[in-house]
Amino acid sequence: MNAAVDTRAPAPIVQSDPFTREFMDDPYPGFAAMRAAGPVLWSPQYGCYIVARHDDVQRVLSEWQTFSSAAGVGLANFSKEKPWRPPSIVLEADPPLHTRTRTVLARTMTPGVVKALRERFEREAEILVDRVLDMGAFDGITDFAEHYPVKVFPDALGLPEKGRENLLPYGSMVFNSFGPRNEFTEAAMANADSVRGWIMANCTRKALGKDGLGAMIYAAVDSGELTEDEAGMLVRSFLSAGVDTTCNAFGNLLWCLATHPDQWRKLREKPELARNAFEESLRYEGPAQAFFRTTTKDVEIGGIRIAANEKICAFMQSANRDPQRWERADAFDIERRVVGHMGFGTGIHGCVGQPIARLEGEAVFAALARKAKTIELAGEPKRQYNNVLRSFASLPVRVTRA
Ligand code: OVM
Repeated sequence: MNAAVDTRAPAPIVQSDPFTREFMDDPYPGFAAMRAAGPVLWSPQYGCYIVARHDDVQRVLSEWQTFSSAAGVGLANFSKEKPWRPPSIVLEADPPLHTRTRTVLARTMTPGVVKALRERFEREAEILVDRVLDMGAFDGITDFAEHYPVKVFPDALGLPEKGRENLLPYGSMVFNSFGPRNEFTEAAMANADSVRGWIMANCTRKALGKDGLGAMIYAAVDSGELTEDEAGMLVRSFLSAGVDTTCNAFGNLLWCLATHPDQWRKLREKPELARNAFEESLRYEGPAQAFFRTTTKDVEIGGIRIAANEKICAFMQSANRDPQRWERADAFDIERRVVGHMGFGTGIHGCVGQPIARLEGEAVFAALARKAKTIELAGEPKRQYNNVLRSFASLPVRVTRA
C-alpha cells in the first residue's frame, strides 16, 4: 500500500436500496439523495459503486476503455460468476468485438430502412388507436402498450407469429437479471427454460423471413463479417432489447399524458410534437433505469478512487432528473429541448435501435393526438416491479374521440 491510499476520500455509503418495491414506487427522492451524497457512492449490500449525477453517468457510459461492458452490464461480474445465459456479443462486449457486431446491427437501422418501415408502422398505429377509442375505457398496458411493439418490431424482423407471447417474459428475464438476485429475478425466471428455448429456436436463419431485419443480419454471414452462430446471437439481442423496452416506454408516456392535461392539450394542438413528447418521456419517466460497468484499472471519479475490477452502477434515470443538467428537471414538458437525456444510454453502447423506437413512438402518439379528444386515468395505476425497467403492470385509462 502506498501513502496515497490513506488520503483517498472514501465513497459515501448509499442510504437506500434501489432494488426494492419501496424505492421503485417513487425513486426520485432516492435519486436526489444519491446525487446529493457525492459523485460516487458505495453499496455495502451489493458490493458495488453507484453514480447518479448526470455528468458522472455520462462519463461512465462514455469511457468504454475504463468502464468495460465485457464483464456484464448488470451487478454480476462475469470474471467472478458465470452468466445466466451466453453473454450478448454486442451489449456485453468491448471493442473490437463490439465494433464488428454493432456495425452489422446499425446497418439494419439506417434512415433508408426506417423510411421503408414507416408506412406499415403508421398503419398499425391507426389500428391500435382506433381499437382503444372504440373501447373507451381500456388498460393502457395490456390493451395498448403491450400490443404494438410486440407486433410491428417482430414483423419487421421476420419473426414467426406463433409463440410471440414469449417475448415479454424473455425481456423480463433479461432486464431483471441485470439487477441482484432478488424476488423480482426469481419471479422472472419461472418458465425460464421454455421461454429461452423458444427465443433461441427463433433466432435461426430458418425461422426468420427472407426480407426482414433478421435476414439482413444473416446476410452479414454470407459476406464473411459474422459466423452463423454470431448472427443468431445478434437476432437474440433484437429480441432482448427491442420489445419490453418500447412497451414500457409506451405505458410511461401514456401515463404522462393522462396525468398532465396541459401537455396533452399541447400535443393535441400540434400532433407533430409526438416525436419530442416520446423523447421527453424517455427523460422524465424513462424505462431503462441503470446499467453497470466494470473498471479496467484504478480510476478516480470526483476525487474518489475506485480500484480495478469493481462494478459501478450508472443510474441513467437519476441523470435524467439531475437539476444541475436540466431546468425544471421534475417537469414533464413535451416542448423541452431534450437532447442529452440518458434514456437510450450514451456512448458506443447507446441504443442502436433508437431510430426504430422513435418511429414507433411517433407513429402511435401522433395517431393518438389526432384521433383522441380527452385522455384521463380511470383508476389507480399498478406498478410493474423490475430491477432495471420502470413501468406499469396496469394503467386504467378513459379516452374520447375527437
Ligand atoms: C442484448 C441486450 C439485452 C438487453 C438490453 C440490451 C439495452 C441489449 O442481449 O444484446 O440493450
